[in-house]
Amino acid sequence: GQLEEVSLPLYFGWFLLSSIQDKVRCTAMDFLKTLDTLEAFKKHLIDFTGKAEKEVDLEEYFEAKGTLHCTTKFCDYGKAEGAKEYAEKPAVKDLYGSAFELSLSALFVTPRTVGARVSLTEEQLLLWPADAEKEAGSASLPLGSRAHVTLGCAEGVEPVQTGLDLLEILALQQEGHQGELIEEMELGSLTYYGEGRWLLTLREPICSSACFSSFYG
Ligand code: ACK
Repeated sequence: GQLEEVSLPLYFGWFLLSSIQDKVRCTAMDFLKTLDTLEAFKKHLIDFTGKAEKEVDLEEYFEAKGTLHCTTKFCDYGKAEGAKEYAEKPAVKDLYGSAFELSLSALFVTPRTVGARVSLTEEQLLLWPADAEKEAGSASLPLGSRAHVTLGCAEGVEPVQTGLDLLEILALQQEGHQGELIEEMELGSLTYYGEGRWLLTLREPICSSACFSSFYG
C-alpha cells in the first residue's frame, strides 16, 4: 500500500551534530578563502571559469546543501537498488539512532563540488553498503572510499557528484599519480591533481560526533 512505499527514507547516513556543523563550515570557508588567493590556484583558474583572466570567489561559487551528513545508503524512498536489503541489515537496525565519532581527514575542491573526506572505522564500515564504490565505477578502491560530507555544489550540480569527485581523486592516487604538492598550509598539505581537483590533507583530522539515522525530506 501507500504507507509501505514511503516507509524507506531518501537516504541513511550519519548526521553531524549542529555545533560541529558550524565548525566544519567555518574551516571549509577559511580554506576556500585562502585557496582562491594562491598563485597556484590562479594559474589553474580556467578550470573553474573557462577563462584564464576571470577571477573567482570560491565562497560564492559554491552553494551550501542543507544539513551536513555522510550518506551511507541512498534509498530514494525504496526505488534505489538494494534499498530494502540495506534497511533490513542487522547492523543498520541495531545501530539506528546511535552516536558515532566521524573522522574528517581531508577537504577537496573541484569545479563541481567541495567536500570533506570521511575516514571510516571498522565498526562504521559495517554500515557501509558493499556496492557503494562499485556503483560509481570504482570497484578497485577500498570499501568506504566514497564516504564524504558534501559542503557545497556549484550552480546546477547535484550533491551526488561530491562522492564521485572524491573517488576520482582517490583513483588517481591509486594509479600512482602523486599530484603536485603545492604547499604546506596551516590546516595541512595542499595537492593539485589537475583539471581543477584540489586536495587538502588535514594535519589534524576533524573529529565530529554524528548520529546514524535517516532523512525523509
Ligand atoms: O551529498 P550526498 O552524499 O549526495 O547526500 C545527498 C543525499 O543522497 C540526498 O540527495 C546523496 N545521493 C543522491 N543520489 C545518490 C546516488 N545515486 N548514490 C549515492 N548517493 C546519492 C546525495
